[in-house]
Amino acid sequence: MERTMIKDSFEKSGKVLVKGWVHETRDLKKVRFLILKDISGRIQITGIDGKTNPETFELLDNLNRESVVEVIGELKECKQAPGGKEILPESITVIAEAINPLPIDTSDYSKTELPLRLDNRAVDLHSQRTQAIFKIQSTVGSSFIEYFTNKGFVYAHPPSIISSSSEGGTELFKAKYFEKDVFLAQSPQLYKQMIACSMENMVTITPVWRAEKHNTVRHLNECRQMDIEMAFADSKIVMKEMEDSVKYIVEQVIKKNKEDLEILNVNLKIPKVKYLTFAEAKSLMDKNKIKIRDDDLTGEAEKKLSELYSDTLIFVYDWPMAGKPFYIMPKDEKADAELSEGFDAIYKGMEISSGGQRIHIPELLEKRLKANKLNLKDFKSYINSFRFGAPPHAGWSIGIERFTQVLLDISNIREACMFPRDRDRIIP
Ligand code: AMO
Repeated sequence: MERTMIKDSFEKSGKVLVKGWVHETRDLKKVRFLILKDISGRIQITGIDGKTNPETFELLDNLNRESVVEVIGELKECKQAPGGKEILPESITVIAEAINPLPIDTSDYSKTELPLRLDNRAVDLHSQRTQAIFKIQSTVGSSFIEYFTNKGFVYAHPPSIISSSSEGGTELFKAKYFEKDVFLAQSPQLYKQMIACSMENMVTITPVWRAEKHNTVRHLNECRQMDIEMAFADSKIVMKEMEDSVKYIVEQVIKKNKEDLEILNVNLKIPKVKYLTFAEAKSLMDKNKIKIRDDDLTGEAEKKLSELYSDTLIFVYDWPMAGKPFYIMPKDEKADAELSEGFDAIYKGMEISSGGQRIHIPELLEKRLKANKLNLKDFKSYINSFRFGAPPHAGWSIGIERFTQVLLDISNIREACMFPRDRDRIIP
């Protein structure tokens, strides 16, 4: 974003007009400073006793932090000022006053704890650190969509109200929908598959809900997933797509969010890539005396893998069938295979994504649904959708909050979600 706060300029008089929020004021008796901010940056307004009109000079000493003001004045070079410029004000108008004191500290040195910041998120969004996180998240989301729409993927919008589980399991929020019971989508899974089977390649960012009761620093009950689904594709093809798109996203963040990364003190590198089979990952864990199940990695194992392969996007594939949802294709399309065409991707110590090739053969899908003790009746329209010309297809999903969390080394995912929803938090 261009670093200019100037909303208007009056060429004839050489005056400028700026609007923004009061970041801080300083009174040095004869000189008074106002640091004004907007999303593009900060500018210094300098009032001088005897030179600035008295009303304006007085007001400079009576501005509350975060109040919205409009300033008209003369723009001058000033080496010491942030951005190398200052405005000598002719008039200052308070457009909207902020109460004093604010419920939390929004200064650059704020020590306010996360829970209180989240209780007051509207205020917290004024702070530089919080804005830096969400400016980066904005680049992540837009680069993701840009990368795939540039390749001709259809940007599609699956429903959030669904009639049966999309991931299996019981982690579903139930809701009343007229006379029926419905659920909030756990993922766009079944819908993105139907779209890929007709429109080939799709991309979306969509909210999903997980009724997981546990409170952890990596789980939310509402998150947003960045998903793709591709026709005529297998797991290898879509892993390569993730490799290229994640590199592109990180490259864009490095390019577009230099100052935000500095504010957060994050030194980003384009990730390297490593492919491991689940068996290889397990034997690495055995060697490092880290116990894992036969069909899943633990948080500790994910951390260890990233220690072994730092700054690396690690794909763990040939994942055991028992650890993957009902829609994942058994290896080589063999119904009784022990391994699957599913994978997880790990980055900076955490799983950021799951994906794989899907079952596009109705009879095999029915078998897998039964094996997962799911009711065929609930999946009738999904199963039938594969009877009308359904090619092999594959895809994956990256949680945007989880990705932001790992990218920026944030310890609690709630900080990477504008308005987090967890077991206790639904306000604001
Ligand atoms: P999965 O359930 O592994 O797979 O989710 C994919 C990614 O979404 C994010 N995510 C979450 N983030 C925060 N809180 C949560 N509770 C949460 N749950 C998931 C993570 C995770 O890696 N349909 C499949 C994907 C596919 O095969 O295309 C799915 O949803 O980053």
